Amino acid sequence: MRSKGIPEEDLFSFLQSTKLQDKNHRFILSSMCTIPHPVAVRAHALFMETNLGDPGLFPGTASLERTLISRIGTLFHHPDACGYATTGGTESNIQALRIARATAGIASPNVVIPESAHFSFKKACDMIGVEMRSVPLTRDYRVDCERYLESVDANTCCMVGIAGTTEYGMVDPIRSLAAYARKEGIFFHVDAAFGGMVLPFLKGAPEFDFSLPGVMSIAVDPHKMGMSTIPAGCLLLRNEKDLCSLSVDTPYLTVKQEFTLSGTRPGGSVAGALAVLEYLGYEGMAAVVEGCMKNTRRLINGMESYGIRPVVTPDVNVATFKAPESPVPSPWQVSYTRNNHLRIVCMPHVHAGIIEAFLEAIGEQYA
Ligand code: 0PR
Repeated sequence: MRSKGIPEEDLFSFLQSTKLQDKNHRFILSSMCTIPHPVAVRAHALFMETNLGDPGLFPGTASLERTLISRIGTLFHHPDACGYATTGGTESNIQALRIARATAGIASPNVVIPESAHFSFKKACDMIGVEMRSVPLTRDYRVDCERYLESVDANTCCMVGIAGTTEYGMVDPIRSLAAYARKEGIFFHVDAAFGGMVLPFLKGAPEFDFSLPGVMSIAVDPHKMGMSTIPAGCLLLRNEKDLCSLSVDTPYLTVKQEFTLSGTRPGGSVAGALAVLEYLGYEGMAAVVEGCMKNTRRLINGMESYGIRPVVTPDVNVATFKAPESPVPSPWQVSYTRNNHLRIVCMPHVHAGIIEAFLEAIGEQYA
């Protein structure tokens, strides 16, 4: 490093000019994250130095984490759900699989996941040394229930369903999978990292949460549709004893045991996540989600008018299209699925005006 520091103004002009290399959110249509809500930013700043890894030092911040879990538990039809704030979907999924393995006590366990599962499950299975069985999807991009159940056997420690798939925005047949898992006594985890902050606010949305008795844990990310600052994920458990199966002793801390994966944990983004839910309330969140769904439908209709066909009708605000031959004009940032379908996530920052500007650019390119 430098032997002598540089003046603060020089430092910040360097940081600001470097930030200009980042893509402008106006053109980012590929991300499941968004510009954080102003109240999240304000709350995060207020709790910048707090560390939930030693909650006895920050009992106020720790109480915000409990409130966050309780608010989301209630939203997911289980006010007594327990859980904690993770760094995001990856950590939540890793922890859910660790719990499933620990509580099943199977010598060579396997985990059954849909082919559409996020790559964090591959990381999780690799880390904890369990076999990963991946089940193909039906033509509507939901997991094939029949083939799923064929993959489950006496060594299955965990079944996984996705509520809002990363690539196509679909919800798996969670009710059927949960019922089977319950009957067989298998731990069932729902990855609602994206859909968990969308589906509860939509009328007639498919069921995915603790209202289904087989669902044992749910991953949901406030740093996606919850508009909080990064990193903010949550892992919720139906039963506290399952979470406690991960407890390790932490003799010199203010609490004597912890079940989290990270040690030092940010309080700032937890305050940010709760701030958004408190500030907007159910109605405010529903308005944001409805707006995103409306924009998704408008995008699909607009693209169709140029002959660009959607792949599926998504359950959440992720739109996919049979990709045109030539690339989407710059500076628009879109993504492509593993099947080379054009994918656009209609996050809150992708407002109606942006959709229209994008459609105009697409019209000039392809019409
Ligand atoms: N589960 C699902 C269903 C997800 O979609 C994601 C991430 C995860 C788990 C993992 O969450 P974390 O990344 O928080 O650990 N989905 C996005 C993706 O991989 C994340 C993302 C966000 C990627 C913004 C790019 C980006 O610009 O596509």
